[in-house]
Amino acid sequence: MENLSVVLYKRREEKPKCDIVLENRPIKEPGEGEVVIRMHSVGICGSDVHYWINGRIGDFVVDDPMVIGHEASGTVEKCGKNVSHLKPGDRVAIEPGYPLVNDDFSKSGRYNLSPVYFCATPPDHGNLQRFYTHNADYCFKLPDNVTFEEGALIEPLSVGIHACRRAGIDLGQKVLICGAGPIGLVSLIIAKAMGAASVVITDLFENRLEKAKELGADFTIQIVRGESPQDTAKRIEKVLGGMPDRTIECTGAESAIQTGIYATKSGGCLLLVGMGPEKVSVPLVNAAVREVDIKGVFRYCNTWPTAISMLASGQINVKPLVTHRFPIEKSQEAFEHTRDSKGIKVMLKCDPNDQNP
Ligand code: NAD
Ligand code: 572
Ligand code: ZN
Repeated sequence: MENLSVVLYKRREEKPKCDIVLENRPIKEPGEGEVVIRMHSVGICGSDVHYWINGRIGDFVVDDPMVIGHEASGTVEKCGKNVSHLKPGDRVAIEPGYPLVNDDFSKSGRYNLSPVYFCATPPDHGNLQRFYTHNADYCFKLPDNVTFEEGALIEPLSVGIHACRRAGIDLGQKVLICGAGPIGLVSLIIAKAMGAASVVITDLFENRLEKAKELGADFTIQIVRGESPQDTAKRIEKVLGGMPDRTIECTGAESAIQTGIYATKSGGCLLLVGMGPEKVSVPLVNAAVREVDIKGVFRYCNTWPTAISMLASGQINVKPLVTHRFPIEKSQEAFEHTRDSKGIKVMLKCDPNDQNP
């Protein structure tokens, strides 16, 4: 059976450091506890584009050809031995990371902190292909009223759920979100669903802030390059009518992290979701003397069942996040769209017989 796959190949010249190659690859037979999935929808993430353009993220280098893609959903085609909760024909959302060892993190439920297999993080292959074989325990059955694209969006949504859980978002809170890219926007959706009373979101670009308003942001602030973080923090306090109890930083930009510290209310909490340079200069003493807790976020754990319930019940609407769709054959064009920040989420359609949402 044909298995068209989108593969990054390292090249010698400067940028981009990888070529996007469409090729036919063998379908991996399902081992014990695995399922083969007929892929339907795969979203493009900023990290996929980063691997294409730079050939690496930090220490994770695309040395060998790597299938790209990790925001995915599809239909079970075949089950390996000892798979009891899924059967061929089931529609599933794929959690791309699963622990490889049963260590203390894994046993206590924080399996994101264990050594993991993670789709499209070298050396692990992703799932932007017609057929992909995955650990069945990390494939979650989708109810009939949840679309494949919503299923694929559970992956970025999970980052927002995990960040808001770690932030302790609660009823009536004021919340600041820095950055209105896909991750800032899913954090906005979840913060509102968890009871935040007023959310302000920042970005450099007006079109991103427009999307944030469409998704329920109470206030938006356009960041002016060169403005001091203290002055930005004052603008944030003014629109919210007080300092934010919680801040979720989704840019990785040094100036936004600085703003996050100055803006957050004493006794509050700042979540670092954005990943920028390894070392940043921040007003740490300002945070310390005001007991502003600073917490990290590494992907997510235990979020797919929550996301599926929220989507199936209509508690949240993520559909407006999808702004572009391309058939898998046009992956190069789709990646160029994400690279050029055209729209928000670009979806690739892997099934030639079903290109629906
Ligand atoms: P993105 O680049 O699409 O969005 C970032 C947004 O921030 C952009 O709209 C940009 O205009 C805006 N921005 C840049 N500088 C700003 C500033 N100084 N103030 C306000 N806004 C500013 O990226 P994304 O897909 O939304 O991801 C956001 C970040 O989250 C990335 O750094 C990504 O690597 C990171 N991420 C982390 C995890 C994790 O596990 N911690 C998981 C997923 C993504
Ligand atoms: O959807 C998962 C995801 N994680 C991202 C970025 C985009 N999408 N992270 C930022 C980069 N890190 S990492 O630790 N790494 C490349 C493994 O620097 C992971 C989380
Ligand atoms: Zn991602």
